[in-house]
Amino acid sequence: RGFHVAVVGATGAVGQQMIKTLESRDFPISKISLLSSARSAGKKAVFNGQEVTIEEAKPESFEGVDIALFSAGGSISKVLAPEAVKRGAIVVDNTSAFRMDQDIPLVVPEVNADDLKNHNGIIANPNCSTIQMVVALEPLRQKFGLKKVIVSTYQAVSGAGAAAVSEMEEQTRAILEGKEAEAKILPVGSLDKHYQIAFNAIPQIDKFEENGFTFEEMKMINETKKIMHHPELEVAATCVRLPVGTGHSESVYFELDTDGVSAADIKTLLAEAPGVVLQDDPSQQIYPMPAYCVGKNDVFVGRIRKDLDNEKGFHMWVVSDNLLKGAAWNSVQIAETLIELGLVK
Ligand code: 11C
Repeated sequence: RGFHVAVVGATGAVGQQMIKTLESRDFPISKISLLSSARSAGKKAVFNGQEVTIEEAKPESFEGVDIALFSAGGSISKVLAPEAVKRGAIVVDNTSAFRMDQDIPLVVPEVNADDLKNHNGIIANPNCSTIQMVVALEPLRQKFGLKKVIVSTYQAVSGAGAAAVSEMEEQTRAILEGKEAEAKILPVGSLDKHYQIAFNAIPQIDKFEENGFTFEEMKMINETKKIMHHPELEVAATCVRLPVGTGHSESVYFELDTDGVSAADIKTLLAEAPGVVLQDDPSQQIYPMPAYCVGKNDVFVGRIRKDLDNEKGFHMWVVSDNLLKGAAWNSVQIAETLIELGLVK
């Protein structure tokens, strides 16, 4: 059986990857609707070799849609996701609009696929930097128990959208030609102050909260506890933007509940873990790097080592394509899992 699938935000960095992922997975599709803001409506895209005209997303666009993948910003999801559900669609929403709502599952299929069974029409796709971290941490939590996580991220510019990537490229060219680098987007487009990202590192992703953490950091903290069903987990995050196009990297320090675990035990477990590829051999300089993860669906883990002071503490380096496992692939994987579980009408 084929499904009528809608992609909302079809012209964005993630929307484009959603379309490619649906094609590469040979997703069972009877009809595709590519939807966007009024600004991009009328543009053409190609899906499975056929030209498709992008239409403006409106409530009526969801008539007859079985599965709607949203990635067009939280305000669009807030308005249109309930309209899609009203018309019988299941929504997989890749924005922060509903993630922390109690009755909305926040799902990474390798971690909490069972939460899909409690959906009320909308399933939230977590933030990209959260997803890759929980894929690597969940097998450790299950086997050894997890007490504490401290993560520092090295995040790619495509997380802020395609326009931010163009800006980084223009700044790089300008600087190499000895010209002034213009900054209009990062760290946060809607704020007045902007910094160059080319040849730089910006320790701010999204706005600041009163507590001194950024929204991106709070997403990692709150979403991790929800996805892992572990509200007592101690989590702290520092999120940093680097001049990398695609592929988020994370230095993750974690403390287990169990004594006597070795780095070799962690490597053995992660080598077999779903969605994880272990790349860890210092003698051969083998470790994950974003440039080599682009275009892949997996989460790559390396540099696993025991802390020198804390018997239950470990360090690891986690890298993944933020547009794929961090967004488009995780959303399509949720849709595939919904079908497998018989949850799509
Ligand atoms: C970034 N993580 O790298 C953000 C992008 O809540 O889905 C994804 C924002 C989100 O800037």
